[in-house]
Amino acid sequence: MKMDGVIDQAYESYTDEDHAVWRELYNRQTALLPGRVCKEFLGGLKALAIAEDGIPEFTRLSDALELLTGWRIVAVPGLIPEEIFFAHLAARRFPVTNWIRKRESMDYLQEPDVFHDLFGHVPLLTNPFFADYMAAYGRGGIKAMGLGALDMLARLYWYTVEFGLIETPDGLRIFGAGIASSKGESLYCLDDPSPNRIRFDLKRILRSRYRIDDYQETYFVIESFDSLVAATLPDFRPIYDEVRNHDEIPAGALIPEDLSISG
Ligand code: HBI
Ligand code: FE
Repeated sequence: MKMDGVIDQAYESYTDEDHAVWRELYNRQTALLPGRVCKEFLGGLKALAIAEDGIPEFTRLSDALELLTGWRIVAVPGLIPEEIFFAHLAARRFPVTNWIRKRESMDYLQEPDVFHDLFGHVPLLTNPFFADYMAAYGRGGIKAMGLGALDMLARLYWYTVEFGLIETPDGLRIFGAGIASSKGESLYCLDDPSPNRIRFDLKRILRSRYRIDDYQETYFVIESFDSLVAATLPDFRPIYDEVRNHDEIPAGALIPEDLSISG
């Protein structure tokens, strides 16, 4: 796959205001994430020296990341076609949007910007298990396109990579990028009594609809990153066939088989 969708980061084009927005978002999240986000995330921030001073330079960051798990990041202008996105993941290239939000969109933006992609997604790519999971997701995405199963597979991404929680001896912790890059949801996902928090179950997730414009009504909880990799190793073709025979589950609904996880 040629490097489709990839652009230059255009680092010099960032304004002081762009770097100031990064600093504000970075300081806000790093003030509230310790004790809420998994230790692997904080370890990744440190290992890659993703700091508060400003938007990181992608090539330097890729050189550090590649030494750890073989991943690099590539600059893209925004959302790219699914087949191109999957091909990058399968080749251990994570597409990172090169622009940053404006002040008026501090708390919510429709499309991922560099803070969501880089601060939210990249730190966990330093964890070997999660790095393998993301590359396997890319390979799975290419297969899913051929099977007309993209809508099901997108749910797995949504409920793990974007909004996943993990169980630890000290309680539930965040690992999803959509949460880690959001002030409101970093608080809500652990503190609010209203959302469901249920044990990760692959077939259940593939049936589960999700919200894109509000906090999640259901969070899935994994036991560990290696168990997430193990659960998603099998060939999904028969799993898709079986899931197709069941009804979809609305975002906030519970089914009898669900195993609720308390904080
Ligand atoms: N493109 N740049 C970018 N980043 C994403 O996270 C992304 C994408 N294209 C498609 C997509 N995500 C989702 O549809 C995945 O489920 C494939
Ligand atoms: Fe994302």
